[in-house]
Amino acid sequence: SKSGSDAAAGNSGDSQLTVGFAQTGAESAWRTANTNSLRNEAEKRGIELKFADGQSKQENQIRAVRSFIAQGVDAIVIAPIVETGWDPVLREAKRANIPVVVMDRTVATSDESLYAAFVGSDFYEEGRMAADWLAENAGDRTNIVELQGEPGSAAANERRKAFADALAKHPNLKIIDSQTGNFRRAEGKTVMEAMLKTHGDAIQIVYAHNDDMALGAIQAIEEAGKTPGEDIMIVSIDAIKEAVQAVADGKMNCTVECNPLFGPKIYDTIEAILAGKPVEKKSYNKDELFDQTNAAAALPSRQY
Ligand code: GYE
Repeated sequence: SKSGSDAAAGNSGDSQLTVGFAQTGAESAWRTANTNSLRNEAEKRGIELKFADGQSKQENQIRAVRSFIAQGVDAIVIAPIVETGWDPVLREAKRANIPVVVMDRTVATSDESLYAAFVGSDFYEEGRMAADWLAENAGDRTNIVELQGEPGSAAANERRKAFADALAKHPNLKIIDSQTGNFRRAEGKTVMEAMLKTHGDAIQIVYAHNDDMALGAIQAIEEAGKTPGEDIMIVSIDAIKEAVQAVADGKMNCTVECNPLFGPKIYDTIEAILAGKPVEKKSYNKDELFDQTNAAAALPSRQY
């Protein structure tokens, strides 16, 4: 990949940046949009991107990062599946003088100097927005089932905590069951099927930590002969196009945006770091919320 675009741009192979990207996997539509954003923007800029699919296992990601270090890449991007357990490999990257940009999900570390920058979304704020929307719009519904994201991930941890904190202010709303669907559509469906068997008509609201699980739950609800969006209210997070469409169609009630299109910001950050310019240590996207009032109008301009 060092020849074609370089020749066109008149660059020598030596000036081309090489970035290693340890992605979580391909668990959701959000994730696919995120991968495409980093790939497309790399191509646009003539950056060589080494892509490693972690297949939802942290050990795979750690192995990929070690291999990027061994190959002497210019910078490393990690989308950490879980929050903890990163210090050793981050220390190895630091020792090798290779800057690491943590993307999307945060890491829990005792030494913030182990990574150069974080670029992502405020998951706590997203969970709060979902809960506040419910507090205003749930009417006389009270009973919530929660579909959690991947255990140990910052996204699941924060969306869960924020939602619980916000519900504490609204004692009429309560979580009657909470289980993981691992951010996956198929698992969202099977978990919802099981919950419908256990709780039956008691379920009035679904809070899903992402749209894929919500869309799986909608299938389960329909197959159980109920009307999603009416018999059972559905709120979730990501605002993938299919979910915004479901909101416009009335099958889902609200989805909080979590923008995965980090490509431009990631490479801007890396280029600044490598040029020795100061970068924001942590930067967050500002996210919107879509419900019946604005979903249809937003659809044509949704990018993912
Ligand atoms: O919400 C989910 C994906 O970490 C924000 O991961 C991300 C989450 C996103 O699988 O769809």
